[in-house]
Amino acid sequence: MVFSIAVSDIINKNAPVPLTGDIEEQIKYAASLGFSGVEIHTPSPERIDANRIKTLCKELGITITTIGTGSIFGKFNLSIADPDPVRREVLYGLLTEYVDLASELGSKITIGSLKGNLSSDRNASLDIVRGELKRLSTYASRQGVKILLEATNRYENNYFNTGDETANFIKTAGLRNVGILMDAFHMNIEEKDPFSCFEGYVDLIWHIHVADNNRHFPGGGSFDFHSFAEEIKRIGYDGIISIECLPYPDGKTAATRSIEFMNVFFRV
Ligand code: LER
Ligand code: MN
Repeated sequence: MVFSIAVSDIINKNAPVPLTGDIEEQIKYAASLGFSGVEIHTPSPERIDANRIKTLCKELGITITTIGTGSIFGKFNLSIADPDPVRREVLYGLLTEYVDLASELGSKITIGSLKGNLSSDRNASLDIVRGELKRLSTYASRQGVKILLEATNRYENNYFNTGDETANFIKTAGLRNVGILMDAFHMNIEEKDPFSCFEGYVDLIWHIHVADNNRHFPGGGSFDFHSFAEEIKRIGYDGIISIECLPYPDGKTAATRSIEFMNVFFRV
């Protein structure tokens, strides 16, 4: 299991990213706590110096587990469901920069908030989403990069809210280098039973986010992590578990409490 944590070069206390500031400093701090992976959230992939990060990660034994794209949604209000083809073209250009960075870092990219919302003509919107994911995954595949499609809750996006819905779409669209990112915070809102929902798509679970039900560090709320960890072990998941929680009461405390919790609950 790779224990990972979200870091960002943008300080935003409302975003579920515990460690923010200079990326290299955050990677060093995460490594010092015992994390073996870091996911980078940035609105500006061109600002990330891939060679420096690669050297640092090699020294510290850290993997860059994925690159989050959600801040594009926050910054430009673009999404893969945007009905305007010109805006989608702009987004595609930006996303290829994330893919190129991920390719250099041996990482993946996440499409979470960037899903946006389907219009009232859901089928027409889904055709747009399918088309965008097809061309992005074709480009990513050429660059050796995998894409994580995140199941997020209905208050943030009005589609792909559950693992099942996301898996069915990936399978029927024939998207070969796209897998699923499951997030315990969203699962707690959307899944009928977050402790037995993985069965039909185990092979597609490529990344897991954890935060408690209040999006504080795991153990800072009331989500039943005991049952969750049991289920993850039962299905034989041995991949990435990444902390994506609010910097509450502050980022360093959230990160420290998270790794302590992970060592007890998720260590196999
Ligand atoms: C992104 O990974 C996510 O979970 C969204 O809720 C964005 O905050
Ligand atoms: Mn998430």
